[in-house]
Amino acid sequence: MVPLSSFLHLQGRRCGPFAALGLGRAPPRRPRSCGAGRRPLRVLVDMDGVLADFEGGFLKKFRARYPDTPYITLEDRRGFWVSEQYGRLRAELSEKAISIWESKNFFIELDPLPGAVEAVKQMANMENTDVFICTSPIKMYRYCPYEKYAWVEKHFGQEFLEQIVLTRDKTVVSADLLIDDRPDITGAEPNPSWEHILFTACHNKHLQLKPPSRRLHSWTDNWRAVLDSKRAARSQFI
Ligand code: DGP
Ligand code: MG
Repeated sequence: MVPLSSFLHLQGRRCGPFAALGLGRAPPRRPRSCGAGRRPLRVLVDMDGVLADFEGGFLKKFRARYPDTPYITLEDRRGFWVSEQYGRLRAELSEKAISIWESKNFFIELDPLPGAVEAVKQMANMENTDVFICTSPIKMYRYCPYEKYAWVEKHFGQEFLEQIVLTRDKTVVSADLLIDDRPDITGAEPNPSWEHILFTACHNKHLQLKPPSRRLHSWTDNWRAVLDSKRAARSQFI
């Protein structure tokens, strides 16, 4: 008799014994091919700066709340941490910047970045592809986690709530690809399973990447080619 624990690692495959038994995860959103005996390509897509226009939303609200205060144009943004660059401009601006994204309705009112919602819906409908939205909530948790869920429901529909991964440490999440605008993604796992694809944002566009690191410049860029190349690379290791 094979113990149940022997099958636990198959839960993510949607084609293992749990699928037949109706145990484990919720039913898949659509039928998938698992014929090759390999799990689907798993893609993590970041939210702020990749799906949701964090930088544009921040600047609009910062200028509205502090109309007589200096600000940094998107053209002049450098470095991932907004509050650090504002703090360098004037010490008290760091706190003012933080007050913007800690406010109610900041995250839910972010606009989607151009083409993001359509691209991710298309990606999620591809054969042999699992897409998760992998996002780090801010530590002031009164509004942010709730509003991130509400944002996904608003733009992707209720069933996409299954695909959310909220974590402050993306290195411990296993996947093939992570599309993310943050250049330095570190955490408890020194060797994350995913390849980081740097999504171009105002704060990172000047960075020179060292090969083999690669970028996705926008959602009009060829994201399908990135997935295809990863699929091809994986198939070499079967
Ligand atoms: P992610 O996109 O998942 O890497 O999430 C990063 C979060 O951090 C996102 O909500 C934006 C936010 N953020 C940007 N700049 C700063 C900053 O200077 N301080 C803090 N605390 N959060 C920031
Ligand atoms: Mg981001």
